[in-house]
Amino acid sequence: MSNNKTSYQLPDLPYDLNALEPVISKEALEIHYTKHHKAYVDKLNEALDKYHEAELKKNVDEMVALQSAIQFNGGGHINHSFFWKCLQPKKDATSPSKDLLEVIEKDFESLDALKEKFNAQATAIQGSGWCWLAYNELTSHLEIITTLNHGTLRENKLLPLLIVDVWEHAYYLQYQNKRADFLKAIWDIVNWGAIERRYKKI
Ligand code: MN3
Repeated sequence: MSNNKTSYQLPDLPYDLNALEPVISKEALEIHYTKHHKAYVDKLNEALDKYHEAELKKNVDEMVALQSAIQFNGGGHINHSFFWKCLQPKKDATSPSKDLLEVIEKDFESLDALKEKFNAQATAIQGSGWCWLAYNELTSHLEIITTLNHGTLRENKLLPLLIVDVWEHAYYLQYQNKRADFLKAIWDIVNWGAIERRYKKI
């Protein structure tokens, strides 16, 4: 079995641990990335190893019982990996290009209105979850949606453009209970270039 061990890895961050300061401190990013994200990767690997063993033994009860751990930790790994790529140092901040801005204005009236709506929905998440800006292939519109815990967009015909982590571990060290303050600050480090590249591939 040892050769069949699953080994998803913690992906490299596209910047240094202190690069997102002051919005996300070095300490906060270090804990978030090397402890929280790492734990999801480890637990995903563990659950998948057990799943493979159960599959070999044709133990469907065990396979079904492992689904929840795979979904939770796998979603945590997928969402965090995407989240890191949605951010960049404040010094590199850019605004959406004219083309992207036109799309945003069509669906939200203005960039400020998009941010306001996004933050309102993210603030309102009860408990832990994620807030997304996504493209809906069925309606051809941009949408803001939220998922609870580590829910992903996979099943919804939605193509993710931006994600923000709204778990308390994402902000508590610096912002304590003020989730809204964290969400206000996060826009300073949103990587609009990356969002634009994703949108152009649609
Ligand atoms: Mn997190």
